[in-house]
Amino acid sequence: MAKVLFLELDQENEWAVASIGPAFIAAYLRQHGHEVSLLRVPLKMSAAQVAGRIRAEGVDVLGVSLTSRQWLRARELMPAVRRMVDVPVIAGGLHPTFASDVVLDTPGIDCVCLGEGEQAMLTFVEAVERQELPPRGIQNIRVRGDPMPTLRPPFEPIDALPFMARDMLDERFGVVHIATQRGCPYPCTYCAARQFSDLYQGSYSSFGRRRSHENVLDELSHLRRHGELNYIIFLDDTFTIHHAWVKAFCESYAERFHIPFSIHARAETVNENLISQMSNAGCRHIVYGVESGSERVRRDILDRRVSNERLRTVFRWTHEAGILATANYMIGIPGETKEDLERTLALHEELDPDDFGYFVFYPYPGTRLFHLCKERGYLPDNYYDLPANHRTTILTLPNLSAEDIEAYYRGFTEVMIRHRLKKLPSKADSMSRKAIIDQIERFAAQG
Ligand code: B12
Repeated sequence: MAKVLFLELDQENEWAVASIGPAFIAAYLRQHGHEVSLLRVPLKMSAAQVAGRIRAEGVDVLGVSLTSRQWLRARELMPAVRRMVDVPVIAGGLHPTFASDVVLDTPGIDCVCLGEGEQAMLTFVEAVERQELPPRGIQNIRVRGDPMPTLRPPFEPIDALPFMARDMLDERFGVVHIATQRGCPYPCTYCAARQFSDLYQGSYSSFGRRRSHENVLDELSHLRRHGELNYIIFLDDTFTIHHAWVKAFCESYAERFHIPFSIHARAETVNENLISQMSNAGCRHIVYGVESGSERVRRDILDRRVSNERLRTVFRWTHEAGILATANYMIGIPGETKEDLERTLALHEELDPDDFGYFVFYPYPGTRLFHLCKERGYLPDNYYDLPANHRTTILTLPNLSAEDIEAYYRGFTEVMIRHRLKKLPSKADSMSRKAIIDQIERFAAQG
């Protein structure tokens, strides 16, 4: 039996829920007899404190899950931890998968896991137990100085995975997170999730898999039996891919649960009927990626073939079904102009979403837009040294300056302030108005 500790590295934001990859891996390792825990590392926690916990727990393997946003914190923290305590460290997740060279150049990170991690991590932990250090020749795992590893097939059947280890997530008030699928079939050029599927292409027919209805519903029943279950957030990139799955799921769900839930969808993948069925089953919130109000940008740059007309209709259907709609937008996409951004602001007015998010574009490693930015010289040479936040651009773009992007980001913040103030009762005092403005400004400053 090995003791495994996962670190969750907070950056500027403390995300309400920790990474879900480790929660899946922890459940799998525990099923195989290992002990797993999580240490959330807030900004104020020092390397010495992290090392102290590792020593106190007698940790055998340290795991770190990294998005690009968490990367700079890992690069600073892991070498410092290594100077104090010598435990094998493995990094996994989106960033190590697509930037393995630079992650492996970091002292204190010994290996990276590319792609899916459950079986790879188990094999790794078992090799460490046998004192094979560094463990070589494990599928999906790359050791410093070694070439790219081969990949094991995606885990099948996906229903055989144990339910996520909930103690690895910061869930509160009975709000739970569920993933029903792995992989996304859409070709969006900006999305890192999409690249996971491409990584496996060539070796295996498909990375895409979806759990059975029964398996998902059993997990929810299990959660209800063992704690509070008040709201369900389906984390799937696109919940509405297969209508037959969604319809049958909604029917079975409504028979067993009366609990509101939220999903992520693409406007291309829903129709009025589906929206109404989801609403009847309890769907109360849909997050749509709108990204841009310019059809040219969506079609030619982002590979999103959906018309503005369709978006308007889908938002109307959503409102009419009594479901809250959130729209997400990007600012500063390569090839975008000020006119395109004006179209985004104009479309936003028309869609009239209940809430919205606005993010300065960041080119995630591995994505098609990342490669385009590199080829065209939009990326600075030191891009891995720069923060992956969504409030300032790291790019030098031909049609938009960094100042333009900043001005539009500011513009969206003002739209957000107006949007929130409009919702306040007319009697609201100036203190409440100020509190709202302060909160939005704080959020905008964190990106
Ligand atoms: C749910 C989700 C969230 C949740 C939870 C985050 C999380 N890290 O799990 C919340 C809401 C907090 C969130 C926030 C954000 N997210 Co998000 N999110 C997702 C989403 C939709 C699903 C993640 C998921 O379900 N994963 C399922 C699990 C099973 O897969 P996994 O995490 O990849 O883990 C597997 C492997 O990677 C590997 N693995 C992972 N970690 C480790 C560690 C070790 C040691 C090993 C061995 C293996 C291993 O094994 C796991 C199991 O097989 C993804 C899209 C996607 N499909 O990945 C985006 C995604 C991860 N998010 C993304 C982004 C950009 C963000 C935000 C910056 C959004 C924003 N604008 O503010 C923030 C930043 C969060 C942060 N901490 O950095 C990007 C990340 C791109 C990148 N290269 O970093 C993604 C890929 C979407 C995209 N646009 O491309 N997000």
